[in-house]
Order: sequence, then C-alpha cells, then structure tokens
Amino acid sequence: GPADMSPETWEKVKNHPCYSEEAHHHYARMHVAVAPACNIQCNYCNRKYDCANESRPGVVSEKLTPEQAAKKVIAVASTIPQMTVLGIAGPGDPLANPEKTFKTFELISKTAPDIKLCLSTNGLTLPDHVDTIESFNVDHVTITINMVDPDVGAKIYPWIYFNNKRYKGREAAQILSERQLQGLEMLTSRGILTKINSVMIPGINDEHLLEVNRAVKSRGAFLHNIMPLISAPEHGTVFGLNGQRGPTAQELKALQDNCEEGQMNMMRHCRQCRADAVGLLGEDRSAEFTTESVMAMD
Ligand code: CLF
Ligand code: SF4
Repeated sequence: GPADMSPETWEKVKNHPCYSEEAHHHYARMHVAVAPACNIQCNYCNRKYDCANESRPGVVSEKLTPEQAAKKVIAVASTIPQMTVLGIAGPGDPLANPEKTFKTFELISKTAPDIKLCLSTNGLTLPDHVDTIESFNVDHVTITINMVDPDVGAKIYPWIYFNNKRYKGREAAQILSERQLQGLEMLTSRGILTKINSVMIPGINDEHLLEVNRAVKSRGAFLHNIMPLISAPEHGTVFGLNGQRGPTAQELKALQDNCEEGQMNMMRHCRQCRADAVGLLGEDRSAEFTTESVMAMD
C-alpha cells in the first residue's frame, strides 16, 4: 500500500470504494435503506427524500426491513462479485434507528461475514453506540460535520431532538457539535476509520470549513469529503427567499486544495449516492434489485 499508510490501515481501505480512490474502479458498494427516521433537521434536507448527508437528495429510496435487507445483500453479492461493502446511509439517520441498523448488521455478519460494514451518521447519538459499532466489527464510519461553531450551526440546523427534548438554534448546534467531535474521538481511539463528510454551503459555511478541517484532522479523522450542496427548488428555499445556491466546481476545488495543503487526505471521487445505491460508485444498478424481485428469489 501507499507509503504513508500502516499495513493494518491498508487492509481496511484497499477494497473500500470510498476510502480508496484506486479501489473505486474495481470494487462496488451497496446501501440498504433501512433507517427512515431522523433526530435533527438540516436546512438542506427534504424529509420526503434521502438523507442529504451522504446521499443524493431528491430521490426516494425503497425502504426495507432488516430481514429484507439481508436477503437483498445475498442476492446482490451473488450477482456482483466485486461487491465488498454494505453501507447504511439513510434515508434518515442510521443511528436514529439503532434497532433496525444493528439488526441488519447482525443478520449480514452471519450470512455474509466477508462483507465489510459501513455506516454514515449525523453523529448526534454516536457516542452512545460506539461500543455496539465496535462489537459488529464496523471499521468504517462517516460523520457529517458541517460546522464546529454553533453560530454557523444555527444557520444550518433549526433544531435537534436529544434525550427526549427539542433544542433550537445555537444551543442545538452546540450539543450537536460536541456529540460529533466526541464520537469522532471515541472512534479513532479504537482504531475505527472515520471519514468526515461536509456539505459546502456558499455564504453559510464555505469559509468555515477550513476550521472544520483542522478540527477533524486533529482528532484523527482518516479522510475528509467536502461535497457540494446540491441545490434543488424543493431544498433551496429554507436558506433564503431566492433559494440557496450550491458552490461552483472551482469553489469546491479551491477549498479542497486548501485543506489538502494542511496535509489532510481529501476524498474527491464521491458520487453522492442514494440510500439504496447498488454497484460501482457512479453506477446505479438498484433497479435490478427491487424488493419484489429479491423476495421472489430463493
Ligand atoms: Fe456508502 Fe458512504 Fe460507506 Fe461509501 S457511500 S456509507 S462511505 S459505502 Fe461513498 Fe457514496 Fe460518497 Fe458516501 S461515494 S456518498 S462517500
Ligand atoms: Fe435530513 Fe439527513 Fe439532515 Fe436528517 S441528517 S435532517 S435525514 S439531511
């Protein structure tokens, strides 16, 4: 593997299409949409669609039970031998649906023990689940971190629901940020590779993301994936009357380049997949594996 990586780390990334730029040409991932609920509100989210933290907003994924998901994984693995990673990334937050998420992992670790398990979360309840994540040998976790400053966070998150209580504004963002960074530290101290996703929102957090980059690097994040806000009419109006634009390709690249100068590994091949994506990154074979067709298989 690359000179700057330990053999243990290389073992974990060499066939993960998101963690290794090289691997994404040869290895596929699949997502199962088992996690409908969410515990926070992002201003760029439209709850009718997939979680925009990882996934392409504006597409509706077919929701599955853990049992249906396990069956689908077997069906896909027997059709696509390059399928190495099973991720849970929505359509809501996987850790706001812990029973469904961990039941799915449990079933798959029994029926398909060679498949690597991957998880993407907004991080709010992450510290409560690190032990369980570790016990299922999940060695790839993504946390979406869009800010480390509650004043910036108040513009992105109108509310969170935490310990049976709704928090708003700056207080909500403060709690979310503390939990995200605590979760990151807990994961990296146990050797679980952690990727940070950030959504770049011009005029809201674009300049601030350099500070986010330093904060996550210093806490041991393995990779930083800065994704452009995909502005769509049904998502855009919450930031302002005329909608919120996404960054240009040049703006995105300039920010990624700046972060890379700080010696952080940047992910630049993310395809912002949907919560039920199947196949190589950028390829969508989900239509081949509808619930109906998978359940009809033996
Ligand atoms: Fe899925 Fe995410 Fe795991 Fe990859 S996707 S849960 S880390 S297996 Fe990958 Fe898709 Fe980008 Fe996500 S290209 S949206 S980074
Ligand atoms: Fe929507 Fe995901 Fe944000 Fe939850 S975490 S509000 S599902 S974008």
